[in-house]
Amino acid sequence: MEHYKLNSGNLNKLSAGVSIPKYNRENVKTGIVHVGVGGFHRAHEAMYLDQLLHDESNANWGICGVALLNFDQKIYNTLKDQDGLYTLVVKELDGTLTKRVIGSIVEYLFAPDSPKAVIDKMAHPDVKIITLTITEGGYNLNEATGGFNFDNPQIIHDSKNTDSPITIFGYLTQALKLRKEQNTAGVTILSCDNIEGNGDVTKKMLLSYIEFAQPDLLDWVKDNVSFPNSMVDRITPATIPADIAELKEVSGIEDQWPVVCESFQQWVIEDEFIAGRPNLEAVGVQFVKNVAPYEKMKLGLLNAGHSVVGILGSLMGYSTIDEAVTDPNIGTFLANYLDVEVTPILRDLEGMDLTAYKQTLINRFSNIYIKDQIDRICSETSAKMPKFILPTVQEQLKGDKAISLASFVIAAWAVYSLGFNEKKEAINIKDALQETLLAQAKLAQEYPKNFLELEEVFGNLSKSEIFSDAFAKAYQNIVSFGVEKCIIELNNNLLIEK
Ligand code: CS2
Repeated sequence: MEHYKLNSGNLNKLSAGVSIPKYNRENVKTGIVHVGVGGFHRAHEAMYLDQLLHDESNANWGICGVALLNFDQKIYNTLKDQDGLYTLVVKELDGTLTKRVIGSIVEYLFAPDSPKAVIDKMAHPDVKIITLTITEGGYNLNEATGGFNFDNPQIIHDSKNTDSPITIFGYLTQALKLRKEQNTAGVTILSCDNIEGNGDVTKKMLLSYIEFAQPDLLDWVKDNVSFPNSMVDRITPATIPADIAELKEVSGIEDQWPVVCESFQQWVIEDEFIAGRPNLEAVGVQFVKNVAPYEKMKLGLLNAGHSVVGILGSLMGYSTIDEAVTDPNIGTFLANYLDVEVTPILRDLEGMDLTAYKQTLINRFSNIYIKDQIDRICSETSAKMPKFILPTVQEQLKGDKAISLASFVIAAWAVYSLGFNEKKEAINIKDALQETLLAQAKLAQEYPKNFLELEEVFGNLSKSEIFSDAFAKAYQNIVSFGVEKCIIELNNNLLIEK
């Protein structure tokens, strides 16, 4: 089949089976700056906006992407080369592929090349919203104190080099300062990361930084910037070479970096947009007064569920989430964990059928066409653990409730951190704390509770005797009997108790 490089000039040549933007992208103005154009943003927010832009009255809501880190050079080059266009391949549960070229990213800036261009864009009067997907670990939160981590050398750099920042905090602060100086109206900063109270956390962290680095700006920011909380959801595995090849062979599109994702999509946001917002309800986004219960549910069930399956599956030698979750032992363990240790802490979810939610979640994990990589799920577990699993443990402990399954998963993570699965194959660990984790994991071989000394992950949880004992017991059991046997045992005990 004839194939074409994906770019504006070739859009109309693409095969009829692929939908393309039917609006004039040249008329689209940037109203949103998005920091962190990874797969998730491209499968989620950019997709919603693309849908919205098909109504010409929304032409003010195009996206300017910002690549903040040197690491983002590849995606930046790719999208530049493709005029911001990329293909979103939605994999339905039956394996059908729905392909759609997304056109909502109309500008893209590479911050390391031109910090000023990024600051100016964030401060531009047409920009009403700045959205973020900077990962769970990107908020510079000190887990031990719950406050801002002022010791981070990059933060110190930003406070001394205000015109050439490197962190999101430095950028936002300079942009807000410029908005104030130029008398430009306020702006909404919307976090789309998987963190409970993501808007509140963003606000707390940014205000702490501003109070330290630009105290004169603080009052203006308090009055002119809003930080809605939001819950985002769509499983978006990493793109693999076979996805690129399929698109070329079957649809004739040469796209250097398409995005693949599941068909499920959800975005729930608090309606606090100080400078206005697009009519996102028209494309299925839900606006609610208080997003907290939904976010807690999603993080506690779905994201934590991913980590549970990922960590246990990895140790047992699986490489994708569907393989691991369809192992009946892991599947039962997951269902028990969600029912016995997470469901009791969820409330205020009127109209929400939790049993159906959990079943859908397991079906989504089991989708054999998605093949979500365990390596992706387990990447940055040190940042995910305090957001996905530990809050549940803390809350269960307060009520004297069950924590043994969570403790078991955390113990499995300590074993995982040694870098080998139970088949003695090396695990491809990607974690900002990798070295520290390995050191603690080695110390845990002498005395398991040493692993919990990682304050930046566990905060003061190691002080709970109930938890640290459960952890140590689980650790010993894994070392003595192997993960699978322990899982079977835990599943059986729960069966008897139920
Ligand atoms: C995953 C998420 O990274 C992870 O650990 O749980 O990326 C998950 O796929 C998304 O939050 C789904 O909405």
